[in-house]
Amino acid sequence: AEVPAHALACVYEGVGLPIKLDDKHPVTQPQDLKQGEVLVKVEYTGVCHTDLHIWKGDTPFPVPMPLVGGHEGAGHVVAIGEGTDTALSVGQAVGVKWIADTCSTCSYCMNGADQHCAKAGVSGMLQDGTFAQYMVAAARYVTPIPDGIPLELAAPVLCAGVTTWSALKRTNAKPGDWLAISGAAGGLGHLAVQYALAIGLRIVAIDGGDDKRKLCEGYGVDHFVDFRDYKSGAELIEAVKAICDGIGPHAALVCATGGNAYGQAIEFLRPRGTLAAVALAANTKIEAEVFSFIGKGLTVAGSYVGSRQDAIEALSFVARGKVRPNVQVEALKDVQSVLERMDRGQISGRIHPIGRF
Ligand code: 8ID
Ligand code: ZN
Repeated sequence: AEVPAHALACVYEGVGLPIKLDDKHPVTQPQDLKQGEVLVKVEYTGVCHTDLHIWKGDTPFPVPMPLVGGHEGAGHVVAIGEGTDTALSVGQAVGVKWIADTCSTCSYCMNGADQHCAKAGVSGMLQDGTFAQYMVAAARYVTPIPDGIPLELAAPVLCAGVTTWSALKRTNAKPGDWLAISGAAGGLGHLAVQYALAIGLRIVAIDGGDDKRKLCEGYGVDHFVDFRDYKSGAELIEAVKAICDGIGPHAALVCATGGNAYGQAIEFLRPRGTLAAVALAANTKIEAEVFSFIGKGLTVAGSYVGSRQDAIEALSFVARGKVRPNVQVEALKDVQSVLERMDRGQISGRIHPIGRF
């Protein structure tokens, strides 16, 4: 395949600054790849709310910029670094995740929690990511995409899918259990809804507005709770409890970036319930009053993306037609507009800018 010397990349030049559309971004040439690296031609990249957090400077640490953002890519291998020991072949469809590489030998890597490896590379935050037509990735860390999954449907799985599938497992919810999902119609939430339905959970989907309601009800959630319909958090908490046998759901997945979704989940969970914390937000604390937290025997599990195995499993649901990301394809050059609309909460499901001029 022809590899151009330059191609389009969307570059954060600083927190909150206009995103630069650099159509002269240098492309690493095949002969310049190191052993263990592949060159990926990104066809689609999801835009995750984490990209927005990074662009807005919500992170509690500075992110080095300039930086090519994005961490949900799907494309093709166009070149493999000389001497790389890999089963990948040129032309193969692969995904790029948030976790870009790890040491592969620490206890986390060996125990199926490689996302916690202290040496993990992070696409679109600690190294250049998927908002580019071409990118370099670690051969051992790209995720092969099964045949038959359109790449625009695979892309969102590489972060939103793997994260929610992994978080669902962290809740220990069993078939028939009630699960409350806040932010249920967002990029993550709408996949969480589908994974949860696929494993037989009963769902209370919490989000705001008629578009969000329509999306969730279309998947067959048991209840949709519009947080805008409640005058207070206390009323919403009572409503969720009432739906779930009067005592609240067994588990809660918080994918909502706003409001007091964490505080509400801790209140509406039933005794012995588990909160899987997924949403990131600036200056946010998860707080619980200690007597009731202990009295209810609650568990709070931080859930950070997922392992390589989680990614393979998450894609498999899509390959089998059990989960279908709701995507809207846009041009990659419009990534800033996508981020701005996401900031206003106007996006149902996932929007995929296409990496093309
Ligand atoms: O590894 C992780 N833990 C991880 C991985 C990927 C993403 C965490 N995240 C984080 C993102 O950084 C972000 O903070 O998960 C969060 C959700 O990402 P997203 O799904 O990409 O965001 P979105 O598409 O904007 O969806 C957010 C939804 O929340 C709703 C909105 O209406 C939207 O549908 N929402 C809000 I804002 N406030 C709400 C509230 N109070 C609410 N829904 C219910 N109650
Ligand atoms: Zn993400």
